[in-house]
Amino acid sequence: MTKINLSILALGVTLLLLGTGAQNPKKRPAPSKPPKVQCCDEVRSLKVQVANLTSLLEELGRKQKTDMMNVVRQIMELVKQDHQLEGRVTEAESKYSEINNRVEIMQLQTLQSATQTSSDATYDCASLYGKSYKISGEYKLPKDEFLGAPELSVFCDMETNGGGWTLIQRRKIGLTSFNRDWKQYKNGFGSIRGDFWLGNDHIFRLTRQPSTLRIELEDWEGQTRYAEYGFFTVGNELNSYKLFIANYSGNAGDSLRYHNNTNFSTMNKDNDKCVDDCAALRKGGYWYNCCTDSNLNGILYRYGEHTKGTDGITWYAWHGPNYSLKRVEMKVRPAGFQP
Ligand SMILES: [Ca+2]
Repeated sequence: MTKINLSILALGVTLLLLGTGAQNPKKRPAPSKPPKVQCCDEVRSLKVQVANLTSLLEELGRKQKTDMMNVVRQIMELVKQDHQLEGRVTEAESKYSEINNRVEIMQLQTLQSATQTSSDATYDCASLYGKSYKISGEYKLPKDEFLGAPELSVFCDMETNGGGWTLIQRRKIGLTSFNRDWKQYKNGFGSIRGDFWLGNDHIFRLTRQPSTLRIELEDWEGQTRYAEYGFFTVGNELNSYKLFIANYSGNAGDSLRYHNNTNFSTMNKDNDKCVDDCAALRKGGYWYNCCTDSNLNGILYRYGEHTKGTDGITWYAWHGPNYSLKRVEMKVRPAGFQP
């Protein structure tokens, strides 16, 4: 063989080899190409499914998270409400306890003021009436430094016109003389169940509060009349127990008006508005003017004798200057008294 022949042969072989070599790699993927596409589609589908599931899970997770958050929020809200309720309960409890405290303080204060003004409760017959003592009779008013009130026996009329009356004078028996001196009229005399004068100091003290005076009269024929003064007070001893009255009502006539604004006089103290000595003339202690239109502390003349003098127990507006009445009661109570 020649060198050219050999070269042609080698080229031929090379070409052949090249030809087969190029054909083989092309032929290998051809049969595996269809399964590879199928696999990828499945994978893709799976991937999509996975993605979907993931997104679903994520969504669920989010939802769960949101739900969880909501639950937590609700729990927190409940806790908050519970706290608020608890707060309200505490607040209510503290308010209740505060109110309770105040009530206790008020009760204590009431008790203290009741103790402090205990004599206010027993200051006179009206206060006794207020404490449900509603039977007429003798009562003892206790001493009270706070009100400057001494212990005092009084007679209470708990029936007439609503009751609550403290008697300051009574005439009915006639054995007790009323022709007495200043000091005796000042402190009082007689028997609380019989004839007596309560005492100008006591009358002054009783009428320091706005008071009403009621005068009840009885004649020897058994008739009764009364005179009431809606306003009644007397001055203190320095002012000679000066009389102040107003607002008359009644059926006996107004025979005390003439004595209004006059000082008290007794046998040993002529404070009247007359050159005469009215107390000596009328035989009693009274708010003499010049001298009388009434003389309730005069002499109690018995039946038969009762028209013979001008120094008897008189009430001019009813029986004139020469008729001595059989029975008299003078009584006071606070002006605002409500039975
Ligand atoms: Ca005189």
